[in-house]
Amino acid sequence: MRTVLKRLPLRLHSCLLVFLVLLGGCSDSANPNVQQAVPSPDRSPALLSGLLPSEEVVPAKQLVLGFSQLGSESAWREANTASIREAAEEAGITLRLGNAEQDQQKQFEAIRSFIRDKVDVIAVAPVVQTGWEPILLEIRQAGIPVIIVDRSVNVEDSSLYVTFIGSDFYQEGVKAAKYVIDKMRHHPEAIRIAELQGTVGSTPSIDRGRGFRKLMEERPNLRITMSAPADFTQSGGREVMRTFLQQPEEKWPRVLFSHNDDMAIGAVEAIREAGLVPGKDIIIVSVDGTRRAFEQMVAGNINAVVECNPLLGPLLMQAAAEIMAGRTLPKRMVTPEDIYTQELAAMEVANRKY
Ligand code: GZL
Repeated sequence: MRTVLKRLPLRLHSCLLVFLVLLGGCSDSANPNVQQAVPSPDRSPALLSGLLPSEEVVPAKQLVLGFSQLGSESAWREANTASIREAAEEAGITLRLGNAEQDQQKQFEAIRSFIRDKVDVIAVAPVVQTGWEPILLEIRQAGIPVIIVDRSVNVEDSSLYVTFIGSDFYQEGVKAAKYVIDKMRHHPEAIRIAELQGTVGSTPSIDRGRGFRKLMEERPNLRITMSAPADFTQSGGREVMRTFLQQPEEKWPRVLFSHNDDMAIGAVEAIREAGLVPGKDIIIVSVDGTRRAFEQMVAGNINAVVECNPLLGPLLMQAAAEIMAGRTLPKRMVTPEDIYTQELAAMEVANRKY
């Protein structure tokens, strides 16, 4: 059984195309119930007309949504915030947004203010997976429904939230690994791989790393020999890559797997400082698919980028409206994503919406 999202209020003139995955948690592999949707050419969560029943969802009153955004650490995050602000405006939903600057305690403080103000729905982009049970229980006691956005939470009782809207990060790691395996297929010798991890304890960092390592098991000559967190920031990527390249030259990596574009762009700076050519001396694969990363691919500095779609605003507003209309939602909603290589970058760069 899958729940199809209804059309948004007329103001939005749209409906969304999503993978509806009826899973309890984040999918590690394709689920037989997944309804494969054909992503639209614009790569954002597609807004296709006519796909869903014409029944309208019109909020009974001005819906107030409290959203705890985890930070502003990367271009992806800025695009995610912009998408949510724009979609709330378009949907006529009052948005209360708190930016926690990657501090979980500040997320808790923002959520408690939403509870005090008796908002209709609370959405959370959790900076890390753990530590959410107590605050979710407080929200439940206040009788306010919760939507988890972008990253997931580790809780025993998944009824503490209505739905989790976010990417399949494990598959993003698998896609990055498949690219590396293919790119290095003519190199039977030992290949050292460096990894720039995102925020420690965050779903994207944990699951991208797991997906990548799972595929690497197939190629014993491809080994991760250096790995460290760089917190998804450009400065973090530059500093950690500098330390990697302070190792003796014979230990330098041939491949870099970066958990996001900002860290990869920072690493490009450090690679150049060391007198190496990024994209040639060190093959770089990254995740997010920001315009900046596409520009780096066109320049030859980054070799491939796995898409991770931040444009979750329309889906979040649709889910909030559905909840207020008393409808049920699937526990897991995943947006369509792809991988792009240098060869495709020049054609695609102008289409990037973030
Ligand atoms: C992924 C998101 C990650 C991005 C980073 O959904 O949580 O956080 O990959 C961002 O760019 O900082």
